[in-house]
This record gives sequence, C-alpha cells and structure tokens, in this order.
Amino acid sequence: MLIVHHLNNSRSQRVLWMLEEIGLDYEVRSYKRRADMSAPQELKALHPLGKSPVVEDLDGSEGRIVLVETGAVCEYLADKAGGRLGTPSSCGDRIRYRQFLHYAEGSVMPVLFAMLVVSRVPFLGKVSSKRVRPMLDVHLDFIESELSLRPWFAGEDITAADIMMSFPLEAASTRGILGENRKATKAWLDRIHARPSYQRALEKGGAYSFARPRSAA
Ligand SMILES: N[C@@H](CCC(=O)N[C@@H](CS)C(=O)NCC(=O)O)C(=O)O
Repeated sequence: MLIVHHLNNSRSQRVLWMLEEIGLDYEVRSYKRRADMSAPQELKALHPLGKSPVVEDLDGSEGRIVLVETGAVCEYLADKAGGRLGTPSSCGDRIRYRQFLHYAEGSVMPVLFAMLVVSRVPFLGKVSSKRVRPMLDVHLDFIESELSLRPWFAGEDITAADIMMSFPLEAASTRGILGENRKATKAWLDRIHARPSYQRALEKGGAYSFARPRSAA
C-alpha cells in the first residue's frame, strides 16, 4: 500500500502524476500550506524534514518505508513498477535521463526559488531579481535548446525526468518568468498537460495553481 502525503500547490503533485503514469495503486493524504506557505506540523510527525512529498510504502522490501526527495521517490516508484518511466535502455537517453532527473531539484529549483523569493522583497527585490534573472535565463535557454532537439527530456519517450522537470517549468510559466520565445518548452508543457494521466493526477491532488484541469480550459 502506497500513501502519498501531498501538500497543496507543491512538488508532490509530481508524485501523483508519476503514479498515474505507471499505474500503481495509491492513497492520497492531503495537507494544507499555512499562511506563510510552510507545511503544517503534522508532516513533521511523519518525517523530521516536515516537507512534501513524503511517500510511505507499507509493503516495502524491508517493511514500512518512509521516503522523501521527489527524484528518489520517482526512482523508487519506477523500480516498483518494473522500470516504467525509469532508466531508458539506450545509452544517450540514459545519460540525459539521469542528468535531468537530478538537474530539476539540484540546479533549476534553487535559482527559481531565489528569484521568486527576492522578487517579493520590497525595494531591494527589484535590484536583486535583476541579478538572479540572468542566472535563471541560462537554465531556461539550456532547457529550450534541449527540448528543441527531442520531444522529451531523455529522448523519444516520456520518463521520470519529465515528471521532475514539470514543477520548475510550470512554476516559471505561471509566474510569467518563462518568456514568450521559449516555444519548445511551451509545447512540452502543453504536451504534459494534455496527458490523461496528468489530468487524473490533478483531480486526485485537488487545487494546483500551476496547471489547469482540461475541463476548465
Ligand atoms: N528537494 C525536495 C524539496 C521538498 C520541499 O521543499 N517541499 C516543499 C513543497 S514545494 C515544502 O514542503 N515546503 C513547505 C515547507 O518547507 O515548510 C523534493 O523535491 O522533495
């Protein structure tokens, strides 16, 4: 039995999408962000970090497993589903798969987070975001160039690397940071949002301000 501890408007939306893609049964337990956007205390009772996602597998190989870190969770789930959406077989795809799986949280999210935080600071925010913006553009240009070469981050097929990249790119797009000219990235966002599995995950997770259900389009 898999339980996803899901925080509204958060990275854990990716885990729901991953599970819908690979077709494993799961239960969602929902948590609501507090006014300052932090996670509620209940998540701390489950894991010392008190962040989301937390995934519990009651039937793990060594009994109950409590796992954090979205990339690790996606890899764990891909293994559990017999490799679905996991490591591709061809060499080039495999290398890109690993790269983007780590790149989402390791490189893009920290810069995006810095941008979103500094841009909210009165007065100083404008100056600081001017310095962070070029750093973010380097990433967004790299992503655009990669997606101009192939439909999915690793290659011809969707993988967990696409799931990982969804949150930073949705956040960038929704906050108006993506820019008008990054057409391949926009087309990729449209492609992921059109997937029935993505739409099912939206229904399971409840309100998510970074993508709209197709029924509301
Ligand atoms: N790198 C971690 C980041 C986890 C994380 O920061 N989660 C955010 C949700 S987007 C959170 O729980 N924030 C609430 C808080 O920090 O109190 C992952 O990908 O799982």
